[in-house]
Amino acid sequence: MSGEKPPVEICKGVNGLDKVVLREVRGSSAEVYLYGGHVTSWRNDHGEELLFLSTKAIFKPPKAIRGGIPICFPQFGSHGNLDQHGFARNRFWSIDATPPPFPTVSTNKAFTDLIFKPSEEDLKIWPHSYEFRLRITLGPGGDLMLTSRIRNIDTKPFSFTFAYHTYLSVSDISEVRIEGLETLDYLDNLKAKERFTEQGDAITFETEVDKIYLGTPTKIAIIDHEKKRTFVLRKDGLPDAVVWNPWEKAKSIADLGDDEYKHMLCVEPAAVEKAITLKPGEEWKGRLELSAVPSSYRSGQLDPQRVLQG
Ligand code: TA6
Repeated sequence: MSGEKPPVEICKGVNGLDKVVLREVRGSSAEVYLYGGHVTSWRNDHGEELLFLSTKAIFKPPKAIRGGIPICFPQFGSHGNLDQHGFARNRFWSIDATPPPFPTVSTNKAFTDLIFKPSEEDLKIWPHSYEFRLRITLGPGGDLMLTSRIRNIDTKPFSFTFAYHTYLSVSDISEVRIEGLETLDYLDNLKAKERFTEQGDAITFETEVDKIYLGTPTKIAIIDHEKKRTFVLRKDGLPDAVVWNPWEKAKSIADLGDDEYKHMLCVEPAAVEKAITLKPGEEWKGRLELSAVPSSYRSGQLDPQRVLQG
């Protein structure tokens, strides 16, 4: 039909930056900025935004966009000598017109392929040659899928750490809990990265949290009691999961509103504890899949186990 919007559209976003809009026939959508290869929006078929984006986000290089899904590469956080979270999140990516095929053929139409290759300047900071390909897909049920493929095209091996720094939109951080990380070991960023074991049934929030959970399951549920919504996060190739909410520290983050911490929660599939090493010619793949489903009830209780086992 002539009035119908296309599944993939390239247009201008904030400050004239290029963005790709993905639309699925039932109404869900996503937006991806070429600046950072950064997903900034993911909406369900009711038009509800599912990712958090700060009202103070600065869409201007060299600052990374605050919210959505920044890509942390080739370094997560301060785990190395580079700037915090590496540099992929504040570089311009390109549309990848000829991506190598994936092993399984998908019938989805709402997807885009991006590519990031280091510039001469980047090679001075991190002297390794690679091609970083990122496919972003909206599935038929409105699921958001990100697949990163990093190929070593250098003559020597290199190692990197990585995260999808996913900012989820939540009704109220005090009403949220995470299932799937309980009893796991974590490194506490607020305690000089010391190692602890998580105690208790589930992760809830009443103060600042900045933890790297280790050896995490492939499926994690984030339950928003007030919204009666559960985010199901599936991941592959990414053994760790970072959980971050800055709480009162939001006041010291210039591009985050003082109270905005109440409406965001970062759950970040990551490879941090053990860096990924690629020999020349080798490729690494890391995948994130997000879906948002109505929370189910059993005996009046939200039942994340059914989500995790389903
Ligand atoms: O992933 C958690 C974290 O590493 C925190 O330590 C916190 O600093 C956050 O990322 C945000 O980092 P940014 O550089 O985007 O301000």
